[in-house]
Amino acid sequence: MSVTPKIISTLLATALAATGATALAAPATKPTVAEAERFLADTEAKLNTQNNEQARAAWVGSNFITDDTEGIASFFAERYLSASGEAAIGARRFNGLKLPAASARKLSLLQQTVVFADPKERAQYAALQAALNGAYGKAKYCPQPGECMALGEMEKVLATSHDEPKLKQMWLGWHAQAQDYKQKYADYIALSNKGARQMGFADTGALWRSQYDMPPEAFAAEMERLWQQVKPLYDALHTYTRHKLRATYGADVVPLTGPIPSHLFGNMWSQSWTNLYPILKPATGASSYDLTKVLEQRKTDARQMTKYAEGFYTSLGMQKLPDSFWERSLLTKPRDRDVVCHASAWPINEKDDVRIKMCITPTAEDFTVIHHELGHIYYFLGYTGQPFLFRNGANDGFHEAIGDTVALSITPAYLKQIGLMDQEPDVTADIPQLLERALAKVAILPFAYTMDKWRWDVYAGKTKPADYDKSWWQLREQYMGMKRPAPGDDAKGFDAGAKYHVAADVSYARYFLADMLQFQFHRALCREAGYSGPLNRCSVYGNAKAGAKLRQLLELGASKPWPEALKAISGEDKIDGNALLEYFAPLKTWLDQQNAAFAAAEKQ
Ligand code: X8Z
Ligand code: ZN
Repeated sequence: MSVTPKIISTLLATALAATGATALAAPATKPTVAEAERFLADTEAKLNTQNNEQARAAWVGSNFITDDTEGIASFFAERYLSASGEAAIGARRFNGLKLPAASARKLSLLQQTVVFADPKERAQYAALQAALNGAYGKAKYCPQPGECMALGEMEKVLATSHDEPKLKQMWLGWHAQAQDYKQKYADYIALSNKGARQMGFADTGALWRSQYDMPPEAFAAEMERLWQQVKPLYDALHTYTRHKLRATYGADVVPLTGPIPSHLFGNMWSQSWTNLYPILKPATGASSYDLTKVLEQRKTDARQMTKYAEGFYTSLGMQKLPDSFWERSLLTKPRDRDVVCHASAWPINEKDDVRIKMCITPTAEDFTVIHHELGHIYYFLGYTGQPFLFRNGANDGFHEAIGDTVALSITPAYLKQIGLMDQEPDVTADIPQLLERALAKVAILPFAYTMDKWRWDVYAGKTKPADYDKSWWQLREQYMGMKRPAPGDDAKGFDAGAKYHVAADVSYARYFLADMLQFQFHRALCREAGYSGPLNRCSVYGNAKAGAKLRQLLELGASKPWPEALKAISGEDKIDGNALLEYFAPLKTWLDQQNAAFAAAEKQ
């Protein structure tokens, strides 16, 4: 679609006319059920149209980062905010009215948003959001003037090199660039809070925590409960990793106790440690199979990687991806322009215009990520039958968990079945495989928890901009057992902003929840498929019964409170770490043995 300046200016005039403080006043007459239903029908129709327009503009803004596309994206975002704000205020009028459950739920969902009384502030908010997204997408580290590195190149160094000074240089270089947009972020937080307060939330953090069918305080307590449940497993993995890192980098770099420098974990944010697998793998039992090597050797391109993932979903009875998906998605990093490379999935309309944007490389990591992204896509396609306000995940953790659930079925048996592995390893390889998986699924837990713990305090005003780094590192030390590779400049520092979801203001509790949910889903689907062996060996590939169960969840969208959706698939109505703990139980026993042996050796 080409958007001419003439069309833009006409749209601008219309949008401005539709906004303003008058929209915030609600009529005083007593509302009726029929009025509420009419209001919902009109609102959903309007928001649907404006959301599609906004999505298309945001897509262009993230795919071709220029000042102009940033302006277009923020224009349409502002326009949508205006409509959703008007709807949120309008919905209040019907609070307390006895309505069918679905309508009451829609009215409640409509009110979970920021609202701006002042159109100038709304425009500023949208502009800052687009600017931050663009700033992250464009960001580079330039060791020498004119010699710059994109994030992907630096991530590759962190993933593959064991040259400690080089790792530190990459880490510090990428984190330093975030300082450039710290002020924008602080301004954005202040505006966002104003918008949340307009709707009666204490701040935007409280608004985020209100999106889980329970009061915000209850949600914070749930997060802590879940963390306490899985903490012993994380601690065991951290201790084991410390010893292996000490052996690799020496006692001067990796202390025997206390936090470990965070540039040594094979990942820019130390959120996934899978790249450490070669140095962590057990001395015996580990096969030399390396999916990255196989994909590289076969020159598997981005399209083929995506086809593998699509093949999994169609094996479960789901539809093939529409032609437009293949025509419109961005699957590889363009050579000649800046894009936001962080993988994402997009519903551009309510039918089948769905796309992903991902700079795919032929690695085992991206093989998993592409299954993750298609999980979002199949959720979008699954709930197209739902009305606008229910076209969403049961909660955002569900949305993140679908693709990961499918990826848990990427077992050696599955890889053999699709021709990516010649021979399946025997059962002695279970511990190495569990370890490799834990480096992604267990390592991320305290990272995911503290990402939002940090933001909750930032939004609440407990952490001021001058203390962003202080609070960030206090949390990372306490929960992750990590420290900054070198002292930073506390007042200027913005290490949190070097993470996509902070710059783009995407909440992160979703990944913490998804990490638990995917094991609950996996266990439930395996049971549905009639499987009763160890969960790490279960793949539901090609299983129609498991597929039907999963599809049922997707089709529900957000139409029911999430405990009901969870119950329908798993029989449980609580998000819980027990399935994850069950999955990794043999590894936990093994880690405890290894760590006891390390401790005994130190005493001698
Ligand atoms: O951001 C993502 C997905 C897109 S929703 C690639 N993930 C988190 C991250 O990269 O930080 C997936 C796992 C955690
Ligand atoms: Zn995702």
